[in-house]
Amino acid sequence: MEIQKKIDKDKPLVPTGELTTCEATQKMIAKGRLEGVETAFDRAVNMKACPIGAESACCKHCFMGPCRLNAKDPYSKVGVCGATIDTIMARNFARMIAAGGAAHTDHGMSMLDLFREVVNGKIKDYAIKDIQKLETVAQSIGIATEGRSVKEIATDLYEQLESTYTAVDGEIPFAKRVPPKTLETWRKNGVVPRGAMREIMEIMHRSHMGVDQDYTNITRQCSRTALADGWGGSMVATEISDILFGTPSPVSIEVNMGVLKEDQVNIIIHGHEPNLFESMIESVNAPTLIEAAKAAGARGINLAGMCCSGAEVLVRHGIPHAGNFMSTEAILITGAVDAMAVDVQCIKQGLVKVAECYGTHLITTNPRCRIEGAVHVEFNDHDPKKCTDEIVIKAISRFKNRKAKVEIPRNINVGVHGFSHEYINYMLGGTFRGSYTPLNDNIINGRIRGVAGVVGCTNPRVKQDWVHVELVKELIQNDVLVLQTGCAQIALAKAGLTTPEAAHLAGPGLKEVCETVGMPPVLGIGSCVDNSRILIAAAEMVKTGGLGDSIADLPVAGCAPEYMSEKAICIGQYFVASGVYTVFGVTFPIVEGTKFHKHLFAELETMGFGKWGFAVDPHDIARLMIAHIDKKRKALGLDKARERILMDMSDRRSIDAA
Ligand code: NFS
Ligand code: SF4
Repeated sequence: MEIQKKIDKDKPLVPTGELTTCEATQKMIAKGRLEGVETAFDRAVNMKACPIGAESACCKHCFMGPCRLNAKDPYSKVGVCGATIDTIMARNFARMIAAGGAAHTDHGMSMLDLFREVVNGKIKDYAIKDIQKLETVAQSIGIATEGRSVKEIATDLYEQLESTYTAVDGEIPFAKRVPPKTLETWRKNGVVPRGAMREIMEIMHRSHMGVDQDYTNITRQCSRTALADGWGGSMVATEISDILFGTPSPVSIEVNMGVLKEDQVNIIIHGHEPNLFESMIESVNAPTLIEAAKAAGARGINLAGMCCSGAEVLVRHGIPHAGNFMSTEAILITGAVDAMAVDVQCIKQGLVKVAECYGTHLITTNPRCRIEGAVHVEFNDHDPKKCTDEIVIKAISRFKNRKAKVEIPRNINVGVHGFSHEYINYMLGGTFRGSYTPLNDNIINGRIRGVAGVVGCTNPRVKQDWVHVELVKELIQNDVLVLQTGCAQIALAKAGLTTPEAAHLAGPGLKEVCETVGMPPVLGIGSCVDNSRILIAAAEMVKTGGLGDSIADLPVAGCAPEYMSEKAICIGQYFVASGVYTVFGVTFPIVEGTKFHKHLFAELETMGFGKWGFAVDPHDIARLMIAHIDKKRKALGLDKARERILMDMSDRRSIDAA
């Protein structure tokens, strides 16, 4: 086998323990190596990251170039057209945001297309599941609900939300949810988004050769485009998915590769859009298909998710999650996966080869994403089960003819996930009247020092899961409540930190709150588009009062410590533009010490936004985030409250010791 030779020729392989802390993934990398199967972990070692690209010091926006500048001495050269390092980096950054934002907003638009067809009765396989959510979302943007039918409200909602994409002028509908002072900052700086299509088009235009060549002006359009994702496309994706498929509430779930079952037909759904998965849930429960599986000798059909697809359904249905981004190739090495169906985003082309080695069906389903060498079974919202039934049938036939040696790591962990912002409201506020008051009160009295969003991918350039887990441990030890989305939360679930029992790892204040409420110190709230839930939670905290007038006043911080995707850059920028200090790990695509760097990492904050931060080591990241939270507490006059709590604790300890 061709890959076999390549691996054998290599110098000593990096020990699996240095690549990932996920035991199951370690085992599968090792098994793969023995069997001559390569994964992104080994490719990352062999593919040295390009140092010029890593710092965004090159431009290929026209063919007088491509031009390479000197990252070590960034102002020593300019491009053929005269573009400076700041222009080049800002334009590259802008295009990352355009791509990342396009991914989320296009996903949101698919959800909206589905919603429209459900509302007008053309699609019958899906329905509006959460009428209460429909009403609250409608009310939040000024649509009357009183005495009106579901269809009337939904039709109005569709029409308004469509402008999230198409509005050529004005402000997107969910701008109405932004705290007034934050909105004022946006208006003052000209960054309130119009429709995402317009913003993305404009950012592509402005980053073309010879257009916008002022990094501060480019940054403005970066913010505007990113906000069209966070408060636009992503928020639409979340809200419409909740309306159609149900708003999450906490559910105990199993994670890790041990969720695969040797004696069952195993199907994995990997990607992002929940409609495919929702239909698959129906298909695997169809009596005829279960019969067919049994006739093939299986005990049943076992369905699990990966990446954000998995995160969408684990919070709504409690479907097991088999692993995050860096485990998608590794899981195929178990030999136990009969079919992996994918839709869009984060799907490594490398999966094709690994699937081929183990006879797994790798099936693409979305017209936007075909992969050479994968089978394509197109998914259509108008007849969803045609596709998902066929995938099940393919999986059953592979089960029947399994040739690969099956070896499933026994690792299974349990977590409680599904903390939508509605549920946080309810959980903390009690049965009668949900509210964020108890959360704010606990922040004000210092039991909770602040709130952190720890989100994003895993990346083979750093040890998988390790940065996430170390960072989150340190945050909760310091009484910082952690909210999580996407692949990040799976890292923590595998480490056992998303259970209420993990409260003992938290600092005394956070521990007390968690124990009183019965919640974990780390709250898994959904997929990456569900970062919009964090924005809404932040807006609610401002509205509830006592923590300042804008999101920028809150003692909160965000982080994507192992990110790899352009979507993450876009998320980072919309958090920054919303007022949040946001720290990224791994690498940052900018030359340090340049004007553009200073703009993102310092100046934006003085303009009323948040700002970017960067560190690779989890403890350094934690220090940055906690220092920022403390700075905000101090500005709010809350540092005193916290000192009192700490004194109480040391008092208590000295009493204990006596
Ligand atoms: Ni987010 Fe989801 Fe995971 Fe990263 Fe990819 S799955 S949208 S981009 S890798 S967290
Ligand atoms: Fe070079 Fe300017 Fe063309 Fe970029 S736009 S490739 S810097 S000449």
